[in-house]
Amino acid sequence: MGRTIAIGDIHGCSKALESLLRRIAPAADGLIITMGDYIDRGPDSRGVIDQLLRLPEMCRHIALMGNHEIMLLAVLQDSTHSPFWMQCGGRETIESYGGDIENVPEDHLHFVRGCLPHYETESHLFVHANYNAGAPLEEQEDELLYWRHLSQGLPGPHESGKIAVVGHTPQPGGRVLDLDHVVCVDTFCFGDGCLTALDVDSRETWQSNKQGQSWVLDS
Ligand SMILES: [Mn+2]
Repeated sequence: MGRTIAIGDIHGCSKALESLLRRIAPAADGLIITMGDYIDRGPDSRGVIDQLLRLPEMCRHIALMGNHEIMLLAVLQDSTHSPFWMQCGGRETIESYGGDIENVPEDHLHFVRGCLPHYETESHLFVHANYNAGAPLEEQEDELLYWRHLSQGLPGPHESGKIAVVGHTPQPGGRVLDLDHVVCVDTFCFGDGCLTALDVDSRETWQSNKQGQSWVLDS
């Protein structure tokens, strides 16, 4: 069995992702689960998705859907959603594609549409934002999965007994939130934090910043 590594919200920070992946050195028997919110706010959403599209050359990759991918897909369906998306960092995404949503290449759209609402292993479950502790993953509401911050309602231990890994709620000081039954790996990369990768079994932790520096966290 290879490593199972969760990577937090990237938000257009392509240099952070590049240096983090170099630091992790993914192996062919490993699994990387990216927690959603690949785009928006940071400068290079296009470069982030380019890297994620190449990840299967190195290891298995599961890409979760975040609320920012939901917003992009909503705008493609109905442009009246655009002003809200622009307020949420969509402008930076459009700029990374040369200023026009029509420039987003088909393979990038295919990637975004294919992102998963949740994922689980023998020991862990993975969702972008939050969950109902008393319902199986297949019966979770979108508002919880994609939108609700942990500060708006901290979930209890999931009924499956599995440890929940989430992103979406930026944690201060670059520190992973670890409450035993729920672990949040969003460490605010696009802001003044960093991008985190966590081996969910060994708890080995790697981090990087948007300038492209990376390090291993002492456990
Ligand atoms: Mn989010």
